Amino acid sequence: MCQFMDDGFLVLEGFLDPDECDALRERMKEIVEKMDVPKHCRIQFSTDHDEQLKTQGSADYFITSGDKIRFFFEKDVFDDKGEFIVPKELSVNKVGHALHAHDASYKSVTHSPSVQNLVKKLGLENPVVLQSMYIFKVELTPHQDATFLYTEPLGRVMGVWIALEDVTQQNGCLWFIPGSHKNGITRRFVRTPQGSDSLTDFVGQEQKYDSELFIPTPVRKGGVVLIHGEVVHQSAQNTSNVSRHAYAFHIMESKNTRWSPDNWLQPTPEQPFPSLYT
Ligand code: AKG
Repeated sequence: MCQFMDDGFLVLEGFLDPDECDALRERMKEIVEKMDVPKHCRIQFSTDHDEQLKTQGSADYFITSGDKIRFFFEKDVFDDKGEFIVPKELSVNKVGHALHAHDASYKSVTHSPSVQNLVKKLGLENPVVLQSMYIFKVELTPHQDATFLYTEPLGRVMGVWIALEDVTQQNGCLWFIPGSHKNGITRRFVRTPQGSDSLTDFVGQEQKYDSELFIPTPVRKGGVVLIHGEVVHQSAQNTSNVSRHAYAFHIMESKNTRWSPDNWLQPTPEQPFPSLYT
């Protein structure tokens, strides 16, 4: 665990059994099979006004996804009538952000005794679950999770990223800059004041990072990667023909922590952030 504090990330192999990973993948297949395609994907796009509606619809769909199970798509997977032009199961790049709240299988793995014991070992007293997502594969430029999930003080957020398949450099493993969680953050993703053109915006700039500093973290199916909220990480495109599915959720030590009201993700009276410990 000391290594987690030094490096800002930690790989623990064999966290889930392979059959538990398969069950989570099967469950996701069913969820995707039954999904409602969001309205903004169905808008026919022929005028500037349509384009605006589509952009607004997609921003709204995102910002209200914190307490729901919603679907985020790859580019160019719908025709102009909103019909799939690729198989449904290949159209989605991410499902989020409250699988842990609405789906029994994902709830159960999020609150499993092994997760709870691990988090207890790290010394968290009142951890709560902020968000969860099933990641089919997204290419992510260098970032720190605290940019999106900001707290005062910093250092209270951790990602738990579970490989549901073998993850290699070829199919897009995570890359980290060891020790980069010690210098704060320089960019925030915030809700904008009412009446603004967009619902969210970035404030500040991501720093430029020397690509040589990143190290890859391949992990076998069932392994977990713990991600400190401020560690700089990225993932490259999956250039192989082997899929790379992962289930990830973020937790926060809620004791003596202020969750920023500017964060895009906000708890609601109906759905406050649930305690990780059950
Ligand atoms: C994150 O959850 O912060 C990630 O960077 C995940 C990226 C990935 O799964 O490729």
